[in-house]
Amino acid sequence: MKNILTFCGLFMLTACQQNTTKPTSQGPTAADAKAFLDKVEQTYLKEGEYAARIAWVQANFITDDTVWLGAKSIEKMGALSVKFANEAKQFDQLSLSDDMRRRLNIIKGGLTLAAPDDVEKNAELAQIQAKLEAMYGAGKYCVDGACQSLGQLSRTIAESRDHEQLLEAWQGWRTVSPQMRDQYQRMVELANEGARELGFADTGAMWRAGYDMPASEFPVELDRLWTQVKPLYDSLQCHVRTKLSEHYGEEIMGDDGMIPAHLLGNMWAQDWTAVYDLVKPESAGSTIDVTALLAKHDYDAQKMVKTAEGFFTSLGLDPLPETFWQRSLFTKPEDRDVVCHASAWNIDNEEDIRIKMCIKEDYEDFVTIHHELGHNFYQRAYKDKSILYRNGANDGFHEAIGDTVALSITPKYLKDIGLIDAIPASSNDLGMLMQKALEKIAFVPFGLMIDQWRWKVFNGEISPAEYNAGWWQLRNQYQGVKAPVERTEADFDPGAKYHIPGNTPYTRYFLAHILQFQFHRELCEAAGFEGDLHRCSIYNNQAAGEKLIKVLEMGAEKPWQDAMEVIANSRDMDATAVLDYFAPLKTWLDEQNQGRACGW
Ligand code: X8Z
Ligand code: ZN
Repeated sequence: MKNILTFCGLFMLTACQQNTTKPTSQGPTAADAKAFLDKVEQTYLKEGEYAARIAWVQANFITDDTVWLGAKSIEKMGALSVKFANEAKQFDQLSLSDDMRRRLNIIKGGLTLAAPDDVEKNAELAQIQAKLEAMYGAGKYCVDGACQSLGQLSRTIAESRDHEQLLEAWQGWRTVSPQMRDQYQRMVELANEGARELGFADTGAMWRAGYDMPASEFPVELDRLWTQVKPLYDSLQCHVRTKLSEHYGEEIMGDDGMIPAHLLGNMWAQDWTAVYDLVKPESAGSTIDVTALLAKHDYDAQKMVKTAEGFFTSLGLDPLPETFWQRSLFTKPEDRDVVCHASAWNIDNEEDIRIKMCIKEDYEDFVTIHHELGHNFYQRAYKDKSILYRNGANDGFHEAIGDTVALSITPKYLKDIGLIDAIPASSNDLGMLMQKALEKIAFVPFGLMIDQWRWKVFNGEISPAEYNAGWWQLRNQYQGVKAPVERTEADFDPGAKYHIPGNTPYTRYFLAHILQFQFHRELCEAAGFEGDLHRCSIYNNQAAGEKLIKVLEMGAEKPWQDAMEVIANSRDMDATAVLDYFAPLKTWLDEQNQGRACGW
């Protein structure tokens, strides 16, 4: 997700720090605080649009010149946001309204990377940021002058069943990242210096402070949610490992209970949908092949986006503006390097919303389009709030909205939009649930481990000499996934995942994978749906739409717990909806796993 807040470096909310001490006679007054907030808001509105336009051009045309321009722009915004964060401290002792205090806290703690208060170091940090993102975006695997893009290599990983081919694609993509390592290390040093100047222990501590709860309690909360889902993940991992072992053989699989990362159908082993044919329940009937249906009905990228827009408008949201269609990027240009990783943008923080994607005409990207439009509709819904509140209730909410909508891409919905003629009988449900689990449950520990790595990198528990070993230790521990060949510190495998060079915090996706099921359950209830959750679609339902829109319009004005209450009549994140949704699959997996040696 990209919006101008990204470029202001302001995505996160700090924990509530209420302070009611009275000002001294010479100290700043509430009127001063108000004037300061006005100034910051006006500046962010103006400068944010400038920065967003530069970032858009940089991501759409990767050249030395746009990287240079991008770095200059990050440098300017970095200096500005740190200056404002420091200035905001002068109001710490003042008794202020909750609203003013919240906005000041966002100014002080909502940065992703804080620049040190030193002109040269700020410039250096900005250059590294711009460069790392460009290195990833332009990355290719070349042999004798013949180069393959990430898209091409990913296709091999998804479609090939040949171990050698898979291994080459997997290793090939990881040739783009070793050259990022030194700059990444320097970036960590500089960003930590900046975070410390703002009063945080390190950059990870700053990230953890953005969830309307004491920062020290946030990891405990994550652990609680992971503990809820882990038994389901473990059952899935065991079954998938067994089936892949039958296909590839014990020699390739090994005997440690883990799955080699190149066999799971996805470059990062974060979504296992592509190996469905190898692991599917034999009893399940054939599942609906959305990719084939899109082709059969002549869907191109434009039509896929139009269809997704139609889902959102069916809930009561206004159609996307004309400029969305004129200015978005839907297909990969042949003649230049672009950052293909899908993103949603809000250029002017009003109506100029766009997506940037290299759309493949398949089911995976059909879902991703819904994901991205979820960001855009959220951005537009909160556009009348203070610029400081033009954000998600928390970053997991922002990532969850489009996914929640995409959970309603059910057989009934596909019939409603004319892609199928009849709704298949429930005898196919186990297959449907397996497909969805390979997409969503496989992701959960991956979504968690990325920032476990980054937090340890930021606090020094993982030193630069252990970057890669630390990465694989966490991949092993959380996912039960292992490197297919020996990796060393000459590699930098974290850099081969967009969000590491792109510096996008990742816990948001872990949260989103829990929240989307919770939201789905609640919206289905609001829609009056009765039956199995995986059969529920909120398409065309006004009651569900109203509830959703209410949350979107709140933006970040209130703690996320308030938004949760609107949608779920509860103030807690909760993974029981995940378990409800997959209950029949869990029973089936546990039967299959009887007598198998599970675990790693
Ligand atoms: O990065 C994304 C979105 C953009 S916010 C396409 N996602 C994560 C990823 O690709 O790793 C969505 C799911 C997880
Ligand atoms: Zn997103």
